[in-house]
Amino acid sequence: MADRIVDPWGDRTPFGAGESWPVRVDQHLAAGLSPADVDRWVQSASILHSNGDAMDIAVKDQKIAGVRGRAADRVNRGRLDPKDLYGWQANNSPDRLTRPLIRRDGRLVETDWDTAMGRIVERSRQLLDGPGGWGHFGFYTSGQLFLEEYYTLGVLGKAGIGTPHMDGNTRLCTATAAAALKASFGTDGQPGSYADVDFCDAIALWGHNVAETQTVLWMRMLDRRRGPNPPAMLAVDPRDTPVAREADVHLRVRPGTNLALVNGLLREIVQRGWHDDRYIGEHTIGFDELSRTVEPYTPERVAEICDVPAADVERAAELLGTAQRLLSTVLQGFYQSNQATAASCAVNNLHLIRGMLGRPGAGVLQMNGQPTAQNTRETGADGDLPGLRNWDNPAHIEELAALWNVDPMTIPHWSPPTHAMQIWRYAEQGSIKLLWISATNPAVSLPDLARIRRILAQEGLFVVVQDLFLTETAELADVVLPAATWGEKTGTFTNADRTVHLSEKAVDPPGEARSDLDIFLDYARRMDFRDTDGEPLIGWTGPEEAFEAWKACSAGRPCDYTGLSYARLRGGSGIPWPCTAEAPDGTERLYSGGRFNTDPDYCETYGQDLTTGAEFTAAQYRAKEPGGRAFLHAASYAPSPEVPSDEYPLVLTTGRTVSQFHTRTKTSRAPELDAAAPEVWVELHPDDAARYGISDGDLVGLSSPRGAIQAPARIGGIRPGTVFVPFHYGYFDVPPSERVPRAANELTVTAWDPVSKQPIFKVAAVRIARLSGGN
Ligand SMILES: Nc1nc2c(c(=O)[nH]1)N[C@H]1C(S)=C(S)[C@@H](COP(=O)(O)OP(=O)(O)OC[C@H]3O[C@@H](n4cnc5c(=O)[nH]c(N)nc54)[C@H](O)[C@@H]3O)O[C@H]1N2
Ligand SMILES: Nc1nc2c(c(=O)[nH]1)N[C@H]1C(S)=C(S)[C@@H](COP(=O)(O)OP(=O)(O)OC[C@H]3O[C@@H](n4cnc5c(=O)[nH]c(N)nc54)[C@H](O)[C@@H]3O)O[C@H]1N2
Ligand SMILES: [Mo]
Repeated sequence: MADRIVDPWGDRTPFGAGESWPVRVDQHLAAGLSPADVDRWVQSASILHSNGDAMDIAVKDQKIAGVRGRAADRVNRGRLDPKDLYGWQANNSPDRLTRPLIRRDGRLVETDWDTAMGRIVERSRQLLDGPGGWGHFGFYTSGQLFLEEYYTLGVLGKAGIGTPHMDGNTRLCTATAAAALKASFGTDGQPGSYADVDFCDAIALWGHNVAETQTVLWMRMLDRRRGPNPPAMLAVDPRDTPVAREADVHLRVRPGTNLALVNGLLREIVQRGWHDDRYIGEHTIGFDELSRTVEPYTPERVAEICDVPAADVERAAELLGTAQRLLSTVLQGFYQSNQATAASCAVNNLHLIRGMLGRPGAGVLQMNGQPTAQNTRETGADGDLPGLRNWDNPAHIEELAALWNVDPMTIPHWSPPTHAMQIWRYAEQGSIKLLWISATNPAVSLPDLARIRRILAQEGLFVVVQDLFLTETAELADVVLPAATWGEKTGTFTNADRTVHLSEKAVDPPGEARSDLDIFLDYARRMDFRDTDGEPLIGWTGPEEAFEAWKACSAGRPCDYTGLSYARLRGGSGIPWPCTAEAPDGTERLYSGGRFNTDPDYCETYGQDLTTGAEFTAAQYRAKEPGGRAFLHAASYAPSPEVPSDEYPLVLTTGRTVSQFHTRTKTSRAPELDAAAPEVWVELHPDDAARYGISDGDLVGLSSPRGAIQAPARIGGIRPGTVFVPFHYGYFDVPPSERVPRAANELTVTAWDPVSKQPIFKVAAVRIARLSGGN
């Protein structure tokens, strides 16, 4: 097998349009272990990205000892990502938390579960029974727990405590995917399927470095590209990523200008008559306004705003306009950039005006990032309501109240659920007094880290952190709860193309660590949450019962799981929702008949103004009479909240590298992955390097109005005027006295998209200076 650190994508298995993607089974076992030595294989799926690659976990002597891709699965046909091949070693790390910790006299000390939970419950009761009650609680969760855990957290937060202040780090990740899907099509839910790669004749990657971030999906695309009748490819990215190098057309846009670009492409498509009048007439609303709005975006104007050649804009429009089966994927280059929702909706517009939805090869993937982000959204642990329900629709609240047997007034619905950036603001201002953080590391992943550290350290804020390791965030907590993780607990999760997988417990967690489900259930029990009949609010005690409870909540909604069960998810392939009695094998594509989820009684939102974020009322929405048609949203380009100035002349953008996952709590503990990228760096263009007297490898300083970092320079691979820093590198693996600022988020700005509320991690202004020569 190829060295998958050197060659992340492995050997090609080319195939042609309409053929099925060949099987290739990837495997990695602990050194010296052969498959025959494995005690047992336990079914699971990947937890280090949203692709949902199915795998079996190898167990040897009650320890995880390797992984193997599942040939039968529709998502990966046996292939695995390098992080998955090696990342399981983090489970066995000696650094795992094995006992709860509490802060005593300023220091974190080990304790037992009773004492740790007792502290949390005592503080909770005090706050809940005192003035202000639920308003003092904030829950900040993840895109990395299991569906059953989120649903349990959602119920205890919404019907137990009754607080609207609950969100996931999904706000940083795929809030814009959800917002764009709701805005265009009525509800969340991916229209397309990964199988569209097998049929398409063109692929457009919008701010998505899929080669490094969903490597198995990229393998599928590359295998089409190396086969007969390969699809054309367009990349939109300020950097020369592997995707950009492969693409036929690469638009190296100035960060923050996506909307101007897509508006220009839409204009060109309409001018050249490449749109589908029949589809537009029957299935959409808003074409006239859209045409008017995009009119000023001539190729020349786009060239000026985005700093790309006008001729390339025309070439891209032709590629998109003449495709017969177009597949688009959208990710952080759009979601974390300026005008995120408007730009992502503009990609939906492109598919709608060309009728490129709901048939093989014609689809849009508003991607997810984290492995279980879809479930955070579905179950309402993220600032939505469970079952993709509409917070502003009283009938939807009644349904939940009946399901949970609680008074509808307990369930917060007097305003939109509080988004994460606002939760942090409330904690800063002191109204949130208990912040419970599960499976996320905000002291490295949120913008403007100096501010986040200040908030976490505040005297009046009681911070609970539930994690595998003593992260930068856990270091600042009042109580740290040791969690079990993937491989040590059972649950389900759903990938970016709606495919649901079961991940079974393979081994026991280390020491006293407990699953997040058990922790949430324990809290609910100790808080004694009851329904209106005085029965326990949460009746389930394990993952399978929680899944069954969730199925009832999902019934009749777009994410209908009623046809699924743990038994059905065992053995074969994952299954895409909706899966019901009528569609027992799941659903490959949504909206095949061109009928969308926009009915006022069914939709997830009454909509927002894409420029200001202002919410529309039910009456305003009904007046549009969508009648199952999709919305074409029109918006004009406006510059990012922070643009370069004389003082900060460069644009900073941030993102990922193939071998590292987020804040590296797992990947830095897998030797092969750690060695592949052990240190932070700054990428810059040769012209900028020459201007500032910087050579490759020199130590440089970057500063923004928020803070400063130091990192070695890497010259090349990026547009002039823009610098790139991977955001993976925090501080936990450096002793406190030796910590030099290096986290990208010391520099980033507290600003967010008005609609999705997703922070703008991809555009900030910085200056650069050479500090010393390389070594
Ligand atoms: N190896 C690895 N894989 C991962 C993860 C990981 O940490 N490591 N994380 C997972 C998660 S949670 C997520 S969300 C996904 C993210 O997956 P991606 O979105 O593919 O990753 P990013 O590197 O954040 O951003 C993608 C690209 O956006 C470009 N970009 C920056 N600014 C702009 C802009 O204004 N316009 C455009 N068009 N492009 C811009 C960047 O140059 C970058 O190449 O990856 C998932 N997979
Ligand atoms: N500058 C910049 N910042 C960014 C981004 C960017 O592109 N640029 N991307 C943003 C995006 S898309 C994302 S998704 C976030 C990611 O940011 P984070 O969520 O903060 O990053 P992770 O390192 O994945 O943190 C997850 C934590 O959960 C723990 N964990 C893992 N599994 C379990 C489990 O089963 N139970 C419990 N209790 N804990 C567990 C891990 O040890 C880890 O500490 O970062 C965001 N921040
Ligand atoms: Mo993400």
